[in-house]
Amino acid sequence: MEKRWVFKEQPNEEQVKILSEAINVSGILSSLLLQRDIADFDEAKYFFRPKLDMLHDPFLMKDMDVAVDRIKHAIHENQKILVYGDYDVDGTTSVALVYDFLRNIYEHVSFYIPDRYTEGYGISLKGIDYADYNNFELIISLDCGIKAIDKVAYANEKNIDFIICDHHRPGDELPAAHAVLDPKRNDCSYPFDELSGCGVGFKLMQALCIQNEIPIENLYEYLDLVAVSIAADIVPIVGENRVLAYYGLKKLNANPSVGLQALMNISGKRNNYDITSVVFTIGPRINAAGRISHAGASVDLLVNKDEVVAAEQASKINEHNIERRGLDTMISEEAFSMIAGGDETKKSTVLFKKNWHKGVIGIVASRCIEKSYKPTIILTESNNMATGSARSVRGFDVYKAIAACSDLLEQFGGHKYAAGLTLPLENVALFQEKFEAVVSSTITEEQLVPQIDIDQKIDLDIITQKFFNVLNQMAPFGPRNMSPIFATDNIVATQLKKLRGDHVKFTTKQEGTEQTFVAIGFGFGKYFDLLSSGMTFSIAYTVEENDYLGNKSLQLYLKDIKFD
Ligand SMILES: [Mn+2]
Repeated sequence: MEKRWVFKEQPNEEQVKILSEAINVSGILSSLLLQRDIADFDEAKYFFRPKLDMLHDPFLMKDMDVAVDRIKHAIHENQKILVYGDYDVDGTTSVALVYDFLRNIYEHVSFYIPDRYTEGYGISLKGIDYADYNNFELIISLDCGIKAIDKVAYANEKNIDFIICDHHRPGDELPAAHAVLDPKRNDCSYPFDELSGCGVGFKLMQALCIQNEIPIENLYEYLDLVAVSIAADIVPIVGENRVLAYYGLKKLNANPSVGLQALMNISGKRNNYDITSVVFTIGPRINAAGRISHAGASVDLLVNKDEVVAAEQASKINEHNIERRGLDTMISEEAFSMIAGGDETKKSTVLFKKNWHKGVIGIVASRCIEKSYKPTIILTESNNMATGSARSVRGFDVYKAIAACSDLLEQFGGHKYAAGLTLPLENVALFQEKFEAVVSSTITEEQLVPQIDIDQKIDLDIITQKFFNVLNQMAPFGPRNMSPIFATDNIVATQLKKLRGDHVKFTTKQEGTEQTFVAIGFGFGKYFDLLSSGMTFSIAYTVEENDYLGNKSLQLYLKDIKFD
């Protein structure tokens, strides 16, 4: 797939010079920092050396005082507390954190995770009935609830109070809950509004620690869970999230909770976790339970303290993940061949097959976009309706495009890049047509070409071990602080090798410089002939440290190649 290289704006030279002198790093490194809004010595210090005491005062969050008072009251009155969360990674890690932390100080606490298929996303009536039947008087909802106006009203009728901890954007009206913690509330002046759902739960427990003089170190034990939620929920790794992710990853790599350790053992990757590896190894396994059976199993694992039991639970979850992967591969293959047999000139992909598994259609939509870069909707049949997941390409609002077809839909929801929808089966063909008409009349040619954002164009001899050491301290990398992508021109390949699985490996040599590096291109097999032709080319890449049996060397991970 052709990719567009877009060079990020370069900071002003004077600023680069000032920062270089202030912190004694090269101009390229200063430019990378300035591109991340780090402009002086103090900002650089906070960036390179995050500290837990940089976390904000939780009481700055609207309703925090009311929320902790309500928990205190519940404990004082021996009221039963139900910790309620969503079935994805953010939801289950939030529930694991709040439930496990509370049960260490109070015995009448349980948790509840709705069923993905019978109850769906968010707070369910069934969940409230469960709370009512079992005499719970307080529900703490995590990663959901901000729009549950009817459900909270229903709970109020049954004298069940709600503390909502959410991070989704509120609607015009807030639920009539006892407390609504959501940094995205318009009337909340909390200094950082990009927390994960688990991050909001963490803030509530932080406030509880402060108010009740519980040592804060007890709460820091859960930072690995917070880091997992930050990675999986794709929230920006800046501000408070950066501090939480930094210490959370540290804990994950040094002494993770028993449950996470069990998942790490079974995933085949035992250490050196960063945000990306959490996204690809721990995240899918925690999610698999909810997709294939019930997400409660993930919480059971995450709060477990017994290594033997945790190993068994993790192996069960891993089986779910293997099943998920099988479905995902099979359905993706079917979808790819439908795309190959379809009309290439179309600007959207909408595929329907009635027996596709509902738990993986979102993943399949993402995979289709990797193959054919267009707004994509994958539909399957469920309860005599067509139900689907939509994913978008950069810059294109798929939610709006779906909304423009609302006359054909039963229901839809979501945001710019991911949405869900339900429609009558007989409308599928009409919807395919209308959605294509909407997309093709609103999408730009530019939006249909994937883009690589390049931080700096450099010569290869800029890259030294010292350079890399500074680069490495800019981690954890993730949204809004991505691992820097460099571009270099006039490269020739030597020692070219084809690796198993359509990958290539070669030694890069830039004309006019002496420095060489091994470069790896995953899925770059298609370039093998051109690379062996001796033609010069440009590369876009990240710099990584390869550790082979203790032999460390710097390698270039290719993002793209452009031949001259
Ligand atoms: Mn979330």
